[in-house]
Amino acid sequence: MTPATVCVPLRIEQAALRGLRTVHTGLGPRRAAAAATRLPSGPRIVAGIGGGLIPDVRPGDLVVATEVRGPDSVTPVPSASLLAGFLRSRGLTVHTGPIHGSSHVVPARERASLAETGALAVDMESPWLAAPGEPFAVIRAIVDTAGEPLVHPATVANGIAGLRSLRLARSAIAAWAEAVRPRTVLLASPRSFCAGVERAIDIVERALDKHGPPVYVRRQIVHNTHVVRRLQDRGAVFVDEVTEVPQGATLVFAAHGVSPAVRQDAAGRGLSVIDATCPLVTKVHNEVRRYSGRGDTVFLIGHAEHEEVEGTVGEAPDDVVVVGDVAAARTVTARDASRVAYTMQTTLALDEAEEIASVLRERFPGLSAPRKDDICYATTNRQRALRAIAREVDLVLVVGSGNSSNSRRLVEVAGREGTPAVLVDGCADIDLRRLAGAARIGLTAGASAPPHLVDEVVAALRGLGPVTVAESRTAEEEVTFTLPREVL
Ligand code: 0CN
Ligand code: SF4
Repeated sequence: MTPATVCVPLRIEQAALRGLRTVHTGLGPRRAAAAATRLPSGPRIVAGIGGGLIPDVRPGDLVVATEVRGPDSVTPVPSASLLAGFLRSRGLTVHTGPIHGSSHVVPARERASLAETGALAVDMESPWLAAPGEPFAVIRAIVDTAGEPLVHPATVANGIAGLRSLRLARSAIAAWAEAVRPRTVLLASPRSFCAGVERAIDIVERALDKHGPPVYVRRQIVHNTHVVRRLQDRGAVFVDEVTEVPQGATLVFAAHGVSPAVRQDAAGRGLSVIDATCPLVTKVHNEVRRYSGRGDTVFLIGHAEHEEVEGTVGEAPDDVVVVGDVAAARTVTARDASRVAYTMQTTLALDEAEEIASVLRERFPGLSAPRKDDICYATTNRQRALRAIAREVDLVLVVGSGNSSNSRRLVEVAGREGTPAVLVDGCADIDLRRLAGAARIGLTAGASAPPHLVDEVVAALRGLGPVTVAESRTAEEEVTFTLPREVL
């Protein structure tokens, strides 16, 4: 693919972008159109100053176009979220939305009607520089607004603020230009939502439908910021502890489970509890109860600080010993070495957990184990699916939130196959620089990450060049769980 051209309409903008290889394309539609005929076809990014259309868009802010509207064309910019995310990570104030290309300097009265179309900013070149069918992006640093038009006492200060932001956008412009290329995206399947997560979200939604907001949820219903935000928008209120919930209110327990002490606290406050604990987590609680009930010390293989482990330990705090890694497995002790059992957190790395279990088995020959491994089907399938493609790609993107154990394990799985991997909460979280040179990208998502986020990543990558999508499926999933009667 032809290298990207950085198109800069004004000399003063070109000066602000010193250090980047830019092409001066001239002020206004006529010069932009003429320049477009001379430019190499291929990816283009337009960078310069522009005018704000809505009060929120202030001098010094950056606007990244999601689409560029011209007199007779609309050019979509699918990579806008990548560019905006990168700029925000640099501490810049960034708005994303349509940029309107005007054939003339827009007077104050016209700005209001343009704002009504949904456009955030105006410029006089972008539509004429767009190369249809080729990767395209626009960044405008705002210097004038409806309240502070070009001829205004604040013009000099605003101009300086705009040019400063433009200068700070250099690394993002360079990263975008480096990232454009044709690529293949290999989708690992299964990925994204599991049955326990779907059930937990369904429970909160149904509770909201049935009781109306607020419905309280103890901790994050699942470890995903997008899921939590969407439910918050619908009226769910997330709390850390039961004590924060008003007497008599409806409280949902999250998918990761709670200790009996938390259940007692909720009952003590007269709360209507709906339990969204995944049945596969409940299964581990039951195992712990069974083993401790017969006098065993229970080794719980897992991460002590994780909510699921916190809840499971609470089933028998005096009998459960959390074993976090192989080193701990080598030194852990029991009251009576002949009465020992182990269980696991559901979302561990398969190979690592197996290694820990084998050390325990070796050290405690009488060790009881669950009939079937506690690592759940969804964790198992997502890790196997990723392992099957990890060696075929240059980079793995795992969609999931930072506190999601199963998502983080996916990053480690790819790493152990020798492929760099990054956890991203969504498109805005992808470091554009990581995409440079990544011709083949493996894409997966943790069990708590909504599938639409994966689609959005693919769509954004398409804004950086043609993408061939292939899917590698290593298992079919047909697991579903019934809902608790309180929401039926
Ligand atoms: O990301 P999650 O909410 O939870 P962890 O992977 O952090 O345990 O995914 C759902 C899993 C459960 C329980
Ligand atoms: Fe249940 Fe496994 Fe999903 Fe966790 S990841 S909610 S244990 S199915």
